[in-house]
Parts: sequence; C-alpha cells; structure tokens
Amino acid sequence: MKLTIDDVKTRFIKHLGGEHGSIYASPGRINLIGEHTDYNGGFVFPGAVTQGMIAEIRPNGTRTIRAYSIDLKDYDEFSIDDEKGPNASHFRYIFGVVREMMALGVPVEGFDTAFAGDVPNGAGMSSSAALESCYAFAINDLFGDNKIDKMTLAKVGQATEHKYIGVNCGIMDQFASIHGKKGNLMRLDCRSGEFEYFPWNPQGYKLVLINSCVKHELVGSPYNDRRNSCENVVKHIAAKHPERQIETLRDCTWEDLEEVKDEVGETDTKRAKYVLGEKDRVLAVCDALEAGDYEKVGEMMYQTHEGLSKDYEVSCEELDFLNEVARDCGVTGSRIMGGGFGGCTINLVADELYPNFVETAKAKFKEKYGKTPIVIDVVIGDGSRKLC
Ligand code: GAF
Repeated sequence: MKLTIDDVKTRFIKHLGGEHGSIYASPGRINLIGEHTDYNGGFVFPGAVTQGMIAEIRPNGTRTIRAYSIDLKDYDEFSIDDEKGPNASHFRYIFGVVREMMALGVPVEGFDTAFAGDVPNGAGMSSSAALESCYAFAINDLFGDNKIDKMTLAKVGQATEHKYIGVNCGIMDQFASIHGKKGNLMRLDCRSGEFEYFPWNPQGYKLVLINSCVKHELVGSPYNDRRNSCENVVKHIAAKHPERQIETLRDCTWEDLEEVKDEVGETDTKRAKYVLGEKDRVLAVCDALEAGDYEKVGEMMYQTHEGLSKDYEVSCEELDFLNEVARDCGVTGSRIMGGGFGGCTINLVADELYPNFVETAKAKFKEKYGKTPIVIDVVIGDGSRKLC
C-alpha cells in the first residue's frame, strides 16, 4: 500500500478525535556495502529510501501516550512514567524512544499519535529504525526545542533496540534514517561518527532489491551471537596487546587474528575473518565509486555475499539462490542486504540487463519456492523531517 499523509490524518481523527497534530516522516534504508561492520567500529555505506514511516503527533499534557498503529489496526495507552511500558513491540519502540529522550532531559508531557509505514516488514530495510527515528525526531521538535543533535537522536533509537527490544544493533540504521539526503549515499565511520555524503547517480546502472519474503527477524535471532563472537575475538587480541588501544575489530589486523585463532575457535575466527575483509571492501568501494569503476563495486558486493553466507553465516537458501540467479544473469553486483537471516538481496545491475534479470529472478524463484519475490527499485530519499 502506498501511504499518503491524508490516510494518516483521516485515521488520526477517527481513532484519537479532536484537532490535528503535526506530521513527521522517517525513511527505511538500503546499504550498498559494509554489513555487520557498524558494531565493529568500521565503515558503512547506507542511503535512505523513499519508503518510510509517517506519524501524526499531538501533545496531550497527560503523561500518557495514546497510540494507534494504522497498519496493525491496534490501539494502546501507556504511561510515560511507568518503567514497564507496553508489551507489543510496535508500541515499545515508541515507549523506548520517549524514555530515552526523557533521560536526555527532554520534557515529554505525553501525546496522541497514529502511525503507518510502507517499508516492507522483515525485508532488512529497517522499518523499526524508521519508526524510532520518526519519534526521536518528532519529540525533539515538539518537546525539546530541537536542541538534541542528529547523531544523538540516532543513538536514542539504537538504545531503544538494546534496552527495550533486545537487539544489540549498531548505529547504521538509525543514522541513515535520520541523516538521509535525497540522491546521496553516506559513508559513515562508525568509530568516529564522521560521515560524508556521496552523490549516487550511477550512469547506466540501477540498484534493485529482490525481497525473498523470508521474514528477517533480528529479535531473538543469532544477530546478538554474531556480535558476541566479534567481541570475544577482540577481548583475546586486546589481552595479548595491552600496549595498544584495542576496542573493536576495527583496531585489529589479520596477523592479530592469526595469533588468537586457536584460542577463540573456528566459529569466532570465521566471523572475525568476514569483518576484517568487509572493513577493507567498504573503502575499496568508495575508491571505485570515485573512479566510476562499477565493475569493482560489483565484485566487492559478490565478495560480501560470499563472506556473509560462508563465514558470517547469516544467509539462507533463498538468498543464496537469488545471488546465484543474479550471477547467472550477468548482474554486476549482488549480495544479502542488512542483518541477514532473510529479507532482500541488493543488486547493482546494468540498465540493459535489468528487465531480463528481474523477470528471471521472479520466474526462477517462483518455480523453486512457489512464491514470487518482490522487486523494489531503489530510490534514494531524504531523512527524518517534519511534513506539516
Ligand atoms: C541490522 C542492524 F540493525 C544494523 O546495526 C547492522 O548491524 C546491520 O544489521 C548489518 O549491517 O540492520
């Protein structure tokens, strides 16, 4: 369903009554390369998309939140002072953001809200970050005089995932949702927080997502295990080199890994191996983009897929299949996008190969798995903003 502001406004009055509030939007994201590098202090290369979350919000001064999810047709009311919060995750995201903003000193006084989104759920396009970022941005505007900077707002969303949802994610998704800029990807150094915009206007190529519709769900998934593996490797390397300031895999070398591989075991070694490779690939992709070398960009994307599938083990049969189909169709680059365990592949495809690729991917996938994957053309859009 393509979401319109009018849909949200109509439902807001229907379910919450009274006068209109203000309307805010925040997008989902794609990521060209740099997967599972954010919590390892590395680089990521995301961009916001035009799909996102829209919320209407009206302060109510009652220290409660009255919230209606338009997509799920679900309503709840909860106090902002009761630490427990609501049970349903779609409301917990809002509650977590409110609590984190209050902890930063923002005088939230309660509000009525209705929200809806068109980021496909479970596609690895960060629908939850879109929701968190939308409320963090809106609360800063409505209650906080916009005093909180954007990176801190992104961290509010991340802390919500950690403390209220149980996913120990990195900063990429919330960063991209808040900072997105139409027509631009962003290279973020997750250690320093520095980033730069890269205009994304590849001549002769398109970016397209093929959604396997295998539900990607990071809550309760082995996502946190992957992070623990990386941190375990870092702990062992740091113990051997107290003279160096080793905090994440960003600070570690291939030689360091070689030194601890027997101590940490085969699984953790494989996880770290993927991360060290990915760290270099993001930088290689940036150089290649500057040189207009899309073949190189694509080669790196295939390498990432290989690493995510064989070493990081966050792929699934359907995503590996889509990656193979892309290769067979001559697609320049293809890989799993996002956390993994389902969701989409992201594909860099030459214009002239695009029609054949999407038709072949749909047909072959249907033949093998009995359902048609969803094709999503990537359009890079703006980050969090007030609509009216
Ligand atoms: C998920 C997480 F939320 C991000 O922080 C990131 O780690 C990503 O998986 C993998 O790159 O989207």
